[in-house]
Amino acid sequence: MDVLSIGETMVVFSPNEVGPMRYAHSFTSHIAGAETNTLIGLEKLDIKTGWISQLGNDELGHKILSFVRGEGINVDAVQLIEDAPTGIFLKEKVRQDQTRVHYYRKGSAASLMTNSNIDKDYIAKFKYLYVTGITPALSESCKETTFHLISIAKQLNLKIIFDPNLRLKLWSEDEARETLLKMISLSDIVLPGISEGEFLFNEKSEEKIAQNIIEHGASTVVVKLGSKGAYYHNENYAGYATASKKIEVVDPVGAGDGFAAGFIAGYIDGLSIHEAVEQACNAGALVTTVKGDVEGLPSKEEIEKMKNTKIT
Ligand code: CKP
Ligand code: MG
Repeated sequence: MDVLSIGETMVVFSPNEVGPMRYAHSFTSHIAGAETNTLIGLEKLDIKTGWISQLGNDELGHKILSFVRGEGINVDAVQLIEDAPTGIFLKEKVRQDQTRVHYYRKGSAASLMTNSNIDKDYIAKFKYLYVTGITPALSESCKETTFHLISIAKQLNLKIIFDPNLRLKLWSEDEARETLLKMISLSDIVLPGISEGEFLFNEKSEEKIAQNIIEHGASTVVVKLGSKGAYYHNENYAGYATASKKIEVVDPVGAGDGFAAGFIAGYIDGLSIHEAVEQACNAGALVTTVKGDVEGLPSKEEIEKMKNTKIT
């Protein structure tokens, strides 16, 4: 198998109407979580993945497990537990162009993960570990478990790929900065957003942010610049790539995870860094054209089609 990840996946409920949620009457549910968003994106691009997690042994836990399994992800390391519920969140469109997220995940089943969820023999089946800054923010035990997993993965020579995914609703600025910098120093490939880079290094330019991350020991950095594409820097190359065409955004959440899937798949398939980042931009853009965090994740054919309609 190729890519392993660890994290929390939830059911997200979104009001069917635009406007403050206090006036909403009906909601649509979807399944979302940064790590499985990326793993699902990878499966659509023919990369084999596995997921370590905990869910409540409740209706929503079973719903998530079936969904994730149905998308092709190996769920041998996912446990259903009795004493805590599956986390949920609400995604509100306050205005057409303003999305707000509200979590109900404190004390959730995933937040109770410990080192006992980590099985060395299972990790040894993979070549890459993909982690985000959300998992260590869930609880002290999740933080410990994340670092434990990274250290075993490194012993087993897996490459570590890291998306900081800063979530200040989950922890304080100081704890976030300290932990995310520590994770960067253990990673081979780092995929920050420009505002995350600014938060971590107090630098506004993508070049300086990438330089700082390289100095922390990573070999490849891709800084996401939203609709402007992304800036990449590795041992041999530095430059910019953008999506092949402009798209209309329906739901921005999940773009970063789609970006990660496009990049990691390109990297594993041996594309040049420029091509891999372009594929990442296209995958990230396509996710935002559909409501839900994973429903718009593209197949290889869809990415190819987007590339071929390139407007120059
Ligand atoms: O950075 P993104 O918008 O790609 O991340 C979105 C995901 O895991 C979303 O699915 C949500 O469940 C979360 O990030 C989160 O915990 O905030
Ligand atoms: Mg993100």
